[in-house]
Amino acid sequence: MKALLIVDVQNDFCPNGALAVPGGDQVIKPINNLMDSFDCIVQTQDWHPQDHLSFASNHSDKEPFSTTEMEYGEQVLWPDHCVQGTKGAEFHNDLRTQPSQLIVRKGFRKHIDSYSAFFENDQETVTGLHGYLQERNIDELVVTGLATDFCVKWTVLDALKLGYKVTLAEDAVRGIDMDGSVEKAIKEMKEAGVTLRNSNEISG
Ligand code: VGL
Ligand code: ZN
Repeated sequence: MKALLIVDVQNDFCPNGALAVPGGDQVIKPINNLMDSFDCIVQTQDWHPQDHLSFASNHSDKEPFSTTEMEYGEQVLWPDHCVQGTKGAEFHNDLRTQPSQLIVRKGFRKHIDSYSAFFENDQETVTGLHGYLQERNIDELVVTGLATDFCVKWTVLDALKLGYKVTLAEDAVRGIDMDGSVEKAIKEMKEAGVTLRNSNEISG
C-alpha cells in the first residue's frame, strides 16, 4: 500500500514567508493533483515554540544561516519560522488539506530540531509516523513538499532506512539551496535508493 507524504507546505516556507523557499508555492498544484490518487495521505507541519534553539534569535551573537553545536551535532540556525499558532505555521491557503488523514507536527521540543518526519535531529526521538504507517500497511511512500535539502531529504533518507520504497515527486519539491545543498541532497537521496519521478507519472 502507498501513502502520499506532504512535507511542510506552510506559509513561512512560501514566498514572503519567514524562511521562504524559492518557488515554494509551486509545489502546491502538483500536490493537490496527486491527492486524488491516494488512499493514505499524511502531512507534516513544522511547529516550533518561540524559544526554539534552532532559531538564531535565541542565541547571542548568531546570525541566521550560521551553524552551532547542539548536543546531537551541528545545527543550522534559522530565522524564526513556523512558530506555533502563527500565520506562518499555517498550511498555505491553496493547499488542499481536507483529504489529509494525519498531520504530524515536529520540532516542538525546544532543544531538538526535527527535519525528518520520522526522527528528530538527534536521530533517535521518534515522531510516531512509522508506527502509524505500519498499522495502515503502508510500505511505499511518495514524498513531496519543502524543503528538498532539509526536511524532504531527511524524511526520504529515514524512510529508506526504515525499509520503505520511496519515490520523490521531483516537480513537487523545492529547496532552500545553501551552497549547492539541493544538488547534494538529490545525490544523497539517489545513492540511498530513492526513485525520482514527475508527479504526472505517479499513481496511488
Ligand atoms: C525546514 C529548516 C528549518 C524544512 C524546517 O521544512 O525543510 N528547514 N525548519
Ligand atoms: Zn523548522
